Amino acid sequence: MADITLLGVPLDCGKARRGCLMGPDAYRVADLAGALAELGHDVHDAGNLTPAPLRDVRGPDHLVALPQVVAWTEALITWGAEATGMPIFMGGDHALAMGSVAGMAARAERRDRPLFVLWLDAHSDFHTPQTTASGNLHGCPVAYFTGQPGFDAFPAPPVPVPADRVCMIGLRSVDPAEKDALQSAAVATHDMREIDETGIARPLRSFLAHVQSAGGDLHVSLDVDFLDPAIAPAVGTTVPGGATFREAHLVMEMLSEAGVVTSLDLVELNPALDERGRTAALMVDLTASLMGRRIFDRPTQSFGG
Ligand code: 6HN
Ligand code: MN
Ligand code: MN
Ligand code: MN
Repeated sequence: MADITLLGVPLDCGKARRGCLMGPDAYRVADLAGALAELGHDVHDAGNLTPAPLRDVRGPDHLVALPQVVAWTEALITWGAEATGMPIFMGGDHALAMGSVAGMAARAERRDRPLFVLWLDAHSDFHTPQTTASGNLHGCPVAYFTGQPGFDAFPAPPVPVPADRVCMIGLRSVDPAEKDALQSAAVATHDMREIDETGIARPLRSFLAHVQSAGGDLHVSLDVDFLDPAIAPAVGTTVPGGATFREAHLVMEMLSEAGVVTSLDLVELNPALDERGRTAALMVDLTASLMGRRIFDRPTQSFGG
C-alpha cells in the first residue's frame, strides 16, 4: 500500500480565467482522501502549499503573472525534491507542473532512478515564453521541465527530464510552434486520431513497458481537458473529442497494474464551471482507479515485449 501525500496547490495564475484556486478544496469536498484510504492506503493531507516570495523577474511583456508562476515553481521544486512516498498535487492550473515535475525529477535523481512523464491532456503545453501567443504559462510546463531554452526568469530545472522520456496521450489541440518543437525534441505524441484508430491501450502499453525496463519512476500529469467535455465540463479549455469515461478508466487501471506510478498531478479543475461537482467526482474516481480500485483483483502486470 502506498504512503500518499495530498498537497493542495491553488495556483491560478497560469492563465487569465480564474477558478482553479478552488480545485484543492473541491477535491477535499469530493473526499479524495477517503476514497484512497478506503483502498488501504496511508493518506495524509499536507494542506496547501504557499508560493515563495515574489521576486522582480523579467520576461516577454505578454506573459501572464510571470513573477507569481516563478514563485510557485520555486516552492514546488523545494517541496518536491524532499517529498517521500506518493505525492498527489491537487491543482491548481497546469503551470504547477513546471515545479511538480522538476521537483519529482530532482527526487528521482536522488533515488538514482530515471523519471518518466505521462502527459494526459488535449494540449501539448510545449510553448516557451517566446512562442506562446496567449502568454498563458499553463501552456509552457513541458518545455520548461525538459530544459528547452527561454525560461531565464525561472530557476533552472535541477534535473531536466529528457524529452524522449515524455509520452503525451489525448492530444487534439497543438499550436503550430509546438508541433515543430515537439517533433525536433522527439517527444512521443499520441493524438486522438491515433487513439481512434488503434485504441488507447496500445501506446500506453508500449510506454509502460519502456518505463518498467528502464526501472523508472513515473509522474502522471492529468489535465481535466484530457477527458471529453461531455463527462468533464469543469475546465476553461474544453476541446471536443476527448477521452471517454471507459478510456480514461482503462488508462488508470493499466497504470495501476504496471506498478510504476510514483507521483500525480490533478490539474485544471475549475469548480466554478462544474455541474453539481461531477467533474471533481470523476477525477476522484479516476485517481482511485489509478491507486488500485477495480472490479476484480488483478496481479501487477508486466507490459514488456
Ligand atoms: N493547458 N496552447 C494554448 C495556449 O494558450 O498556449 C492552450 C494551452 C492550454 C493549457 O492545457 O493546461
Ligand atoms: Mn504515513
Ligand atoms: Mn494542460
Ligand atoms: Mn489542456
